[in-house]
Amino acid sequence: MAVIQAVHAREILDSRGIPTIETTIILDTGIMVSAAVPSGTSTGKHEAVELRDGDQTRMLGKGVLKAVKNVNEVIAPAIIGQDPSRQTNLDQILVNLDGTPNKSKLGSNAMLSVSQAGARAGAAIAGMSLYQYFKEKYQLISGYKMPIPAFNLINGGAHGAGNLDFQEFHVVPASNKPFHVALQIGAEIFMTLEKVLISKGAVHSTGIEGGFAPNLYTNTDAFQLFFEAVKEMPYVIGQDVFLGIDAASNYFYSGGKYKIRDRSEPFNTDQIIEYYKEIQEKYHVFSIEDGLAEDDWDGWKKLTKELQSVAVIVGDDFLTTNKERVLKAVQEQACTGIIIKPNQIGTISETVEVVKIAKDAGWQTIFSHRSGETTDDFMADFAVGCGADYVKFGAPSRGERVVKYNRLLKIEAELGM
Ligand code: 2PG
Ligand code: MG
Repeated sequence: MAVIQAVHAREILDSRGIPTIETTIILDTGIMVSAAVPSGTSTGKHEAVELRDGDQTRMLGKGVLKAVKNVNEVIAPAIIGQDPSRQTNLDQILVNLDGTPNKSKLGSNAMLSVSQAGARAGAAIAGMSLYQYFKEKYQLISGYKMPIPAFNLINGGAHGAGNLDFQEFHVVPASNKPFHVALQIGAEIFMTLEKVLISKGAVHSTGIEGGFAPNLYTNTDAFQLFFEAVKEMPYVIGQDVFLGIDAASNYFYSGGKYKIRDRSEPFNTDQIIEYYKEIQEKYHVFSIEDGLAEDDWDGWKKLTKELQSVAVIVGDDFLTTNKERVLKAVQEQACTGIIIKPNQIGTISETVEVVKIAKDAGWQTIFSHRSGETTDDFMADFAVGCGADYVKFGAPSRGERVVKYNRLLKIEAELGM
């Protein structure tokens, strides 16, 4: 057995240039591991609280020195001497120390940095790769499978400087492709899409997840661009690749209405469901994430009822990796897929509990990065070890995104798949 001898946290920068937290755990055996946590830009209101300093004289109030202090001065003394292989115990100590329903005392960022580093320490003690450790520990899968990547190639909403309302437009290779082929397809379409944008004179700057952020007339023009790009390649949409969106509809929802540039009048819930039906059929949209606002429960039930036979109805801001919300959504049949983001809830153990509930309900699980990322590749291992159906790590560009796709390549090779 090995125990935690020291814990050190520090403020680092994420891919947006905004502070986040990295924590190092040192074991009495001399093993040293670190983990850095991501941060969202378009966050759901039911997410656990990410603690920021709010001191406007420093880092525009976005510093995380309070969270760092919480790790170094409150969490560290409570976990020194503990065996990190006992992840549930470690996480329970964090939850008890925090004592709030939404992690507002210690901060979900402080807690998750320790929880993730704890998992790395556990894997190191066991002498296993991190993905292997998760498989052995949680027994969520009997055999390995590689997740299917959903590439976010066009960024809009709060993520892109362009004018699109939907936050993400995904290209998803068919499930029969090995991971390295899926990655190749994603990268090829990404490169071709740039050429198409340049040929049209459309602005082709990139958004915060590495996808292009063009100005277009309508949101559906983004699908047209995908069709144009794929037409130049030996792939067929609806056969080799499928399309998906993260509408992140909280961004364009107000006063009970959904306002997007595709129609002059805002939609009510029934109308936007009809609109999703139309685009699903026309553009082979195979998954719709946060199509409706985070508290539009009746709408979610209707959307699921009407589209679940043809598309995955995915909850992100809607569910926030929160057990109570997920249980309610299962009960009410309000979606068929879930975005898994540990930083929405604050510990690895609580995240795994949610993954189990989702899997038992027969939902699709999509393990996801955040828009503010680091070069930590934890999510790649976590996804494989927990049997994720899909991963969403952004575009196949920018270091903080490709580090995760590249880690999956390595795991695939290790597994001989
Ligand atoms: C999302 C995420 C990640 P953010 O909405 O799914 O793509 O964005 O991290 O800004 O919440
Ligand atoms: Mg989302």
